[in-house]
Amino acid sequence: MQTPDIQLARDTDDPKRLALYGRLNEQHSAPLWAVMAQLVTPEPRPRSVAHKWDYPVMRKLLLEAGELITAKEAERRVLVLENPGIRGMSQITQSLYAGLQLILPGEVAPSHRHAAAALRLIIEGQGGYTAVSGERIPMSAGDFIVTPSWTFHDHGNLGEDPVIWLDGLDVPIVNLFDASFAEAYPSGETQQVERSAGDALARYGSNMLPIGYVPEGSSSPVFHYPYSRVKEAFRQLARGGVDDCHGIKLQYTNPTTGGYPMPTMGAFIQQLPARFNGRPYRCTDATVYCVREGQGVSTISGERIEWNVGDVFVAPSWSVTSHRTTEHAVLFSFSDRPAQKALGLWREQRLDD
Ligand code: 1HN
Repeated sequence: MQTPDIQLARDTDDPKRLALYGRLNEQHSAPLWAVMAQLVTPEPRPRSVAHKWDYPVMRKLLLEAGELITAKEAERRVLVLENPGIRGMSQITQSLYAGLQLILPGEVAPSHRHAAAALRLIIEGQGGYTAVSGERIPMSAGDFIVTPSWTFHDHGNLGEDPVIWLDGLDVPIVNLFDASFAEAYPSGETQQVERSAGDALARYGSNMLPIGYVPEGSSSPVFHYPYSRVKEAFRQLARGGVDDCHGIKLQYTNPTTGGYPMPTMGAFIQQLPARFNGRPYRCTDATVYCVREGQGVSTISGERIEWNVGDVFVAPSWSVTSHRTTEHAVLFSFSDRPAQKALGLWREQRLDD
């Protein structure tokens, strides 16, 4: 006879009950009453924790990896950011993957596609590009780029400096559903260029749409959200009010629907003025932040996280989070908010100090 699950044995010392649990176990069954409190918690109890990855430290390690493995050999030269509460899972939160990717001058990361959707926030370097759907999207620092599910994508660096970016993928969501597919581009390393750079942004991202346009799928046909446009928006909006919790916070959209750029992941960018002392806030979407400008301190579940440009930090689901700055700062962030909203699960709460 197999021994009953340790977890099951803990709710009782009654030998008759334990004997029943043993027999249940043999039938691949278990008493719900012994596990229910862990299954259905009164509020989120994430295993992931608040954590920061220091950019200068990670950058050095990434450049070291650049000397030891080519982008071609690695397919993607990436350092995975693993949440300390769930090590070994390639997860920064329960539902999301994140990593820092390096591509050196002259390198190509070969074209492939997969069910998992990706987003990228360029941290540094000039001359990099990501090709998506036949268009080469130039990467500049601060740009946000999306690679929807099942679209071929390859990266290259035509410049003279290392190009580094933050990748976010919904891999854990795809794998939760056991719905993973992937394949290499059938002919060569780089996909055929079919449109000039800027085509999709002009077509779909200029407050206009081609006449007769019918949305295809649920992802944004605009793959590129240049930081220059974000800066312009912030310059204008800085004349107005600032939210107590979020400063000036915008969400990236699919311009054809007004919805999120992809069905599983949402992305945001917020400008915090100098000497901002934000009110605490929490939401059910665990959030990955990347510091774009400035420096500050966030308090997440009582833990102080000091941040500078390039740092990545994560706030678990339902963790009370507040941001403070000394100087003007800009934070990029992403989460699974659209997925939670689509499933009717998303909640938020503004708290008093
Ligand atoms: C991927 O395809 C990329 O295309 C980056 O740059 C990170 C992590 C897991 C699975 C696929 C990329 C990835 C990835």
